[in-house]
Amino acid sequence: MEIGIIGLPKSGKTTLFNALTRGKAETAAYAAAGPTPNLGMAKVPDSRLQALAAMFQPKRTIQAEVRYVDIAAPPRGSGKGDGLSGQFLAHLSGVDALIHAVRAFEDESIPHIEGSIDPERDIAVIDLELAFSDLAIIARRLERLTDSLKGARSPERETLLGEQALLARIRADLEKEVPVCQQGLSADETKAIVNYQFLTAKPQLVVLNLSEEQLPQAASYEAELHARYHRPQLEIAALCAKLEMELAQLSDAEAEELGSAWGLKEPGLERIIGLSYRLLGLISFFTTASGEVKAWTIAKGATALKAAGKIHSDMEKGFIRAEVVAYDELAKCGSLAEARRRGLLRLEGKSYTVQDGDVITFLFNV
Ligand SMILES: Nc1nc2c(ncn2[C@@H]2O[C@H](COP(=O)(O)OP(=O)(O)O)[C@@H](O)[C@H]2O)c(=O)[nH]1
Ligand SMILES: [Mg+2]
Repeated sequence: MEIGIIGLPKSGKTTLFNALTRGKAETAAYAAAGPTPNLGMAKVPDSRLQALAAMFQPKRTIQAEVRYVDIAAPPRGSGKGDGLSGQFLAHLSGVDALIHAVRAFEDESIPHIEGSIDPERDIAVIDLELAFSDLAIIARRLERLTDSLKGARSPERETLLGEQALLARIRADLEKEVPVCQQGLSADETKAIVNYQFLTAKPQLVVLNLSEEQLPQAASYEAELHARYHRPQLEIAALCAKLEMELAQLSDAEAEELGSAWGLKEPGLERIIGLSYRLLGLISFFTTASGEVKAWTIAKGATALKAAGKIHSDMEKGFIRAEVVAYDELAKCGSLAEARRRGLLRLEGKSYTVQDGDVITFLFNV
């Protein structure tokens, strides 16, 4: 899973990236952004994993991870509708979701490229760039389709005509400022365009970057943005990236103390990671074998067979069955042995749909 962090220069992208990944990439008030993106992993916080570790006393406890990319290169001619430069686009097209950092913090020592603080304007600027990038992809593809159609015969001709019509329709909606993810495409249509990696088709998490002073009003900032932008595939969070970055560099105990001094109920980065999970339709399951308690990430709706394949291809090939207990049940029992005694361990086959929090032991042939 990979999430790209985008936003105008100086919106706090790198600061947020450092908070999420506990990284130390360079943030800058003035310096121009470098061309190389920052890459980092964030461990997915999960109190269930901690509880399982206490129960099993494993040699190792391994958290699920999400990869973040802080795309350093700013959009070319932001807001002028030039689309995104090739390099920027290359880094973005492969990500599963976008975090859009939006500046709300006031700080005279950090100039805003548009000269003033205006989150709604900034969101519109970036949305426009994303839409223009998609339009550019469509224009190139339509040109090539026209060429291919010249010599094409049935049934290839029909396929190409179908694609042409679909792209023309998507283009018309994009021109009316409807992002691809909101165009009500059917499952087949969505599948047909998946290779284009349209940026406006990606789920988005808008992170409003507040100053420490604005932090007490975080909830009302969020509510305001929610009322204005709410749609499927979009989540909104308001936090102070700078404070979160500082918290991320502290020990857990120190961070909790400082966090509660600022009135934070839960570390903002835990929330962001949780929200990105929800946005991406992901769930976690756990394994406890071989001295390791481990959290795994899988798409909601995935089967036990798929889950086995996530761990090892041999496990998928030689899959016999899965022994499953829901985390909540196991927590109540206190041990696998007790869960077994109470008949709470279920034997499930290949097509079982894995549930969030399932604790699974796979039985397989090698
Ligand atoms: N006062 C204040 N400054 C911030 C905040 N978030 C980021 N900054 C500062 O804004 C500048 C730009 O941040 P950076 O993360 O490099 O932005 P990027 O260009 O989007 O990657 C840096 O000097 C940061 O320290 C914030 O919440 N409050
Ligand atoms: Mg940066």
